Amino acid sequence: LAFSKISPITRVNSLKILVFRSVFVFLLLALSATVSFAEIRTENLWWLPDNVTVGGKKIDVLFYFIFFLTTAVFVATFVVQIWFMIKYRARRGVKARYTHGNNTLEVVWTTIPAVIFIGLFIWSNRLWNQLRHSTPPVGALQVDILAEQYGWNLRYPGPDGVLGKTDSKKVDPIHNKYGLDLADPASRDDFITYNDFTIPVGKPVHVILKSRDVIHAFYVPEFRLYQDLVPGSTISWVWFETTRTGTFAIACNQLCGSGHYNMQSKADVVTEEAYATWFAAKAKNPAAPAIEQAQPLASATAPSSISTP
Ligand SMILES: [Cu+2]
Repeated sequence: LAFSKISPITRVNSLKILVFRSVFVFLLLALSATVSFAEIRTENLWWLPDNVTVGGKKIDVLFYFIFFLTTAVFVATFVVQIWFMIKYRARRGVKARYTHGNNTLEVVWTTIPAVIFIGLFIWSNRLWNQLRHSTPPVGALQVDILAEQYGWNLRYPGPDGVLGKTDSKKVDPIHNKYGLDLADPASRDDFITYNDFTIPVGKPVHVILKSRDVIHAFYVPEFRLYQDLVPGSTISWVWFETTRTGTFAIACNQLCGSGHYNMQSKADVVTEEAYATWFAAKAKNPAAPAIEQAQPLASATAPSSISTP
């Protein structure tokens, strides 16, 4: 009845607005769907990817607690709201009644969320400290990760199990990206892989994260691990322990340039035996001989480690 009183022009306009809004909402939904599918995943597509680290399990417990708590609160408040909207709707002959509120209720519904939020703060802060500010266990496998446009260099300690010294003055963009200091005996057996991060399952892994050029991000959703790599700084507090074997994607998660879309490496979590085989094969080709061979040429031209446009 009310609609027929509106002039035809207003009716056409409101129809236009309705169509525009529908299209907008549809595009927004389509766009958000595209973003959520940008990650190549084969399992558990509608939910979190499988977690495969000890620390990740603790993050998931916190996540599920918050998720189910907020879901329960959401359902409860909407049930009450809808119920009240129907029960106290305007009706003929029923007069509205003014109420100034209830102090006891106010105190109760302020105290309960406050206690929950403080509890969540303590829980998550302790977890963060445990995962990000704890010393890696003795005997953890150390891998020196150097990100660049557009790939991942991974330096492993050779059979001696110790990463050799590096020196920024010795950096050569082609022959010695890490600036490996060959005067240190521990450097001589270090080997470097490219986009191949192979680690043994169930063993603590301590990654040292660096960038050669711009900000990149080391992101493995299955590890529940995300850390930016900032040029000029060495991030040495990230370590984790895997719980099962599998191949996962390390996708750079910072828009780092035109080749960003393809900046990925595999993280291969393998059995102890498979790792020993892989390690033995790689350790046969340490980085040192190639650096030594190229060194005279490199020091003569002395190129800078950062290229400027
Ligand atoms: Cu990147």
